[in-house]
Amino acid sequence: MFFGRSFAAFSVLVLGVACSGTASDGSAAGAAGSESLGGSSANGAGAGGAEINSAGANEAGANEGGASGAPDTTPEGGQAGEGGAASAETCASRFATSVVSFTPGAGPTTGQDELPDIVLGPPKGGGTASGSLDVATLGNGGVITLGFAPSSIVDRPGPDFIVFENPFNVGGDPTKPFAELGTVSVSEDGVTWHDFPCTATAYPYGMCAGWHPVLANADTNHIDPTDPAVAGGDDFDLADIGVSEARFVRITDRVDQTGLAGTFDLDAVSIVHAECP
Ligand SMILES: [Ca+2]
Ligand SMILES: [Ca+2]
Repeated sequence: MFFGRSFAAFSVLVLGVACSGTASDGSAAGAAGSESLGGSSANGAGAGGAEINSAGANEAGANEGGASGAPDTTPEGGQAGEGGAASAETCASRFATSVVSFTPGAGPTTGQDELPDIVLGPPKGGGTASGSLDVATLGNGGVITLGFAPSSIVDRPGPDFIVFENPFNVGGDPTKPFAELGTVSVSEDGVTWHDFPCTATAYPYGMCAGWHPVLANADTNHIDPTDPAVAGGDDFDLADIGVSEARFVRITDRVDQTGLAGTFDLDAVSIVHAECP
């Protein structure tokens, strides 16, 4: 939990300086910049992407086709041919639709009075230089469980869902995210849970959630929040923990991480690979 606007503004200033620096100085910021550009250049496709959620599979196909410029999405095309991904694109919802349970931890309570709505639907990211305020703080050690009915998250090649917190890059440096870590777990039946191990205490934070800035913002841009190539956020691949399908996602604030960057702030969770009943 950290909502200091002034600190965020400071980051913007530093990023601005880095951008106008030498070529080598600018490389890190340049990388961040090109990510943003990637996001905005995908806006055209992203606009289609936003519509996919309620509209046609054709647009969704076009959108994934756009992403399949990246080598690792080629297998998805094959998968689509098998019909698995094709059915996914008919899913009406690609975001959390309910808060199944919430047990707040100690400390800040910002946004908790706006549950469940504030964590349902698409993310409202603040970009690389500032953290979104459209979040609910879990509190230290807090636990939240989200449902996605009627959609399920299914394992297909690559990341299958994305968790959006509100990190930003301190000084415009992607290796220095203002990270607030949470452990992500998934379940198919709501009873048996499988954790993505989150134990790192220094960058990079591995399979933790809460350390990649969120670029997609349903209010201010058309970046597709279900496309891990452009959306920002922390993406997760069910295959990494040997799970084929999940209907629930649980996020547990890392109780060992306390203080200023100590509590996980949840913005949203999106499904990359969805399947409907
Ligand atoms: Ca914590
Ligand atoms: Ca996968």
